[in-house]
Amino acid sequence: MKATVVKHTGSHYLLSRLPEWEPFMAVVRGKLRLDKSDNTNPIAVGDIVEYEEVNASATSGAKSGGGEPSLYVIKEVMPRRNCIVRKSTNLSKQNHLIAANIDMVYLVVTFALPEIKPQFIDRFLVTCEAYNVPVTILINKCDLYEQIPELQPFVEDFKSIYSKIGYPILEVSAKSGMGMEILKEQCKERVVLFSGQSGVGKSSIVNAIDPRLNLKTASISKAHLQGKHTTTFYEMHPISSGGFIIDTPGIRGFGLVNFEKEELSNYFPEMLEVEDDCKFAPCTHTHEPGCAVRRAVEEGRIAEQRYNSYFAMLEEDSKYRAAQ
Ligand SMILES: Nc1nc2c(ncn2[C@@H]2O[C@H](COP(=O)(O)OP(=O)(O)OP(=O)(O)O)[C@@H](O)[C@H]2O)c(=O)[nH]1
Ligand SMILES: [Mg+2]
Ligand SMILES: [Zn+2]
Repeated sequence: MKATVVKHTGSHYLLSRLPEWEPFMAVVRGKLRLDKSDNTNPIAVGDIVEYEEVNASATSGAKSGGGEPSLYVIKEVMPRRNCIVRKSTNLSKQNHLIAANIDMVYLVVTFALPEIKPQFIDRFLVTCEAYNVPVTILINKCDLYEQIPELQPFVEDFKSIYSKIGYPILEVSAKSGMGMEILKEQCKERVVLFSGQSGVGKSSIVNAIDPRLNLKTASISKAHLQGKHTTTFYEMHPISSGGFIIDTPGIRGFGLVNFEKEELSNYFPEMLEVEDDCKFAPCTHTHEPGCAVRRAVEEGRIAEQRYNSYFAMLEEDSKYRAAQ
């Protein structure tokens, strides 16, 4: 029998046979058949698993017929269509599997608080490209920043950079309800995931889509101007209009998983598009003469901000390797 992991809480998992919503508890017993990844967690929300029912009384040694609940045991994780992974810490080789088999990731950002971090956004997008996950950028808290004219050029610049590359952008407000109908429509019949820094409003958006869920939210800390890491579990929720949303804890830093130096630019779609014209192959697009990527940056066809993110990722990778 197969079911989807909808929540993981330390020792056990909650499974449901989607699109049915009847979660039940399951555990891992014995050895799972695993791939050779370095993931710290073998199973994530969104994973489809093979499980079996074990008679609880038989395993506990008690006499049968006592009305004990069935015990479900996860035997195997099915191959993943895609997944989101991040490196646990900078110097560890292990990866943390965030979720699997996602139809759309919504990367939630805002021009209100917490402060927007382009490098964080670019790291996240690179990971989505590397693991084959479609991503939409959701700009939340429009009700707040729309009143501030000085912000408008930044917002327009941001939208222009990312939409030119091909990333869909949606401006919403969990508070005023702006954009919620479109979002609701997009979530139908799908498994989607909301990610982003703490306090950007992930749980608030899920609540705005389906108020019955009543997820916990918390205001931005006045002392640190950051979110309070209110959501602590990766958890899937069914929404009344159909579809399933995975709410996630806010991400502090996003360590990139290992990649080859020459490979990184493949995850910047706008670089991938021009790099065939680089004089040297492979080209790291840093110092090589006749580099088409650097030419595109000089001519304004590739945003400098994106190239800076690329450069920072390469640098960090070198440091990481040197420390090994
Ligand atoms: N004005 C305004 N405030 C919002 C909006 N969306 C969320 N907020 C506020 O932002 C704060 C953080 O919202 P949460 O939904 O808890 O944020 P989160 O991204 O789930 O945070 P973590 O669970 O910590 O990762 C709360 O005080 C919300 O009321 C919005 O569209 N407009
Ligand atoms: Mg939350
Ligand atoms: Zn180049």
